[in-house]
Amino acid sequence: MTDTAATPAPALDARALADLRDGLSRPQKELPPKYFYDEHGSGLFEAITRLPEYYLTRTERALLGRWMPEWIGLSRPRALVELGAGGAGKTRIVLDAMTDTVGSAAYVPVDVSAGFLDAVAARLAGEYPTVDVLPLVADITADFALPDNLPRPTLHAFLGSTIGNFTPPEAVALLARVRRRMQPGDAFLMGVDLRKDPAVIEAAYNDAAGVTAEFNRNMLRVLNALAGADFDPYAFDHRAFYHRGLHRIEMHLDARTPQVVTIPGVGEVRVGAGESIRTEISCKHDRASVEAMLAAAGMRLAEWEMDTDGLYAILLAHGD
Ligand code: AVJ
Repeated sequence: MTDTAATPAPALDARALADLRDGLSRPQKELPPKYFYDEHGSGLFEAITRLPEYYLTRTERALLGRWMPEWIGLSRPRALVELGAGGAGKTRIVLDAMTDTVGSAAYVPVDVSAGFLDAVAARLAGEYPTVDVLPLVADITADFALPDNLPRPTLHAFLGSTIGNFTPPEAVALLARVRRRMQPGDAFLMGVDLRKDPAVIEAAYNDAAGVTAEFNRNMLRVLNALAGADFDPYAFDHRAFYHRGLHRIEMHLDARTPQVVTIPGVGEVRVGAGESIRTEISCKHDRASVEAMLAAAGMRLAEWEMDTDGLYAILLAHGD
């Protein structure tokens, strides 16, 4: 055993620190939503998905259960590439339909968090003996290569309305990257939260139990742990509102009193009383906005299904 002084590798690299500095120097301070998801934050998000106000997850799950057998039967994919290996619940619906249809399959969960990926991969590999689980550590917003010789056709999936975290131009860039990984015959499956009565959307991000508020504040705890920052999470109030012009939820943390926060490698950040840090956007779409993004990314809509209340949609697209 080697006896070396504990010199922990910096949890955030120079680029991540530069991104933080950049976001926190804008007139509207911003932090990237990826910092919600440490273990505690992932647990809080799981709790959000079970809240009565948060209709997204259960509606998507019902839609997948209703349509996957048919859609998988049509395209008969032999591999599933999932961007952001989320809760395995929805993945199972897709994998069940695939193994029922073609028997064996490959599953490539793609996520930045290696620890999370390993846990998901181990669990699913145990549950699906005929599925070859090939976890891939990668940032879904950057270019990455798929394993060689993936069985084809491949189904590329981006579920949970995570596309909403991106502005339309950013979303198109992400979809275009998916398109470049698609081979002839491949398909793209996405779940998207739809535009509706703003009161319904706002309730989903302002739950009565306060879970979303804790989820929002948790980002400050994550940054304290990862970057050695000294945010006081309870010096900030959760605020979420629907921006009607931009069709999106914005989540903010509002400073109750003037804050001076030190982030090693970033510097001193001053947040005035009542000033906010935006932690997330969650863009809402309709069929036309989705078709426009797909077209700009070189894809075309093949299937589109909504729940009876028109809250949420799942869709299948192909390359041109
Ligand atoms: C995981 C990005 C789809 O935007 O609804 C839930 C995250 N934020 N409640 C969403 C979230 C606050 C969620 N996504």
